[in-house]
Amino acid sequence: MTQEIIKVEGMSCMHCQLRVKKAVEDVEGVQRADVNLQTKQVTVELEEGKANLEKVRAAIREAGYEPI
Ligand SMILES: [Cu+2]
Repeated sequence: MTQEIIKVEGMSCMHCQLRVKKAVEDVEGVQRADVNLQTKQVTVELEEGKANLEKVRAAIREAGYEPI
């Protein structure tokens, strides 16, 4: 398992936090996502081999937020 941290702009409340978490966790190969509103960081746990960070970033963008 690989852990990656993505910084995401645009999240302002718990609703955003849950939206991003759900969007990221729906991506294939993602086992778990933790969103920290204060640091604006999304910690993503990815399965080895299936990990595709670009898909994760695209899912965040589709949910309406901006990965940096
Ligand atoms: Cu919000």
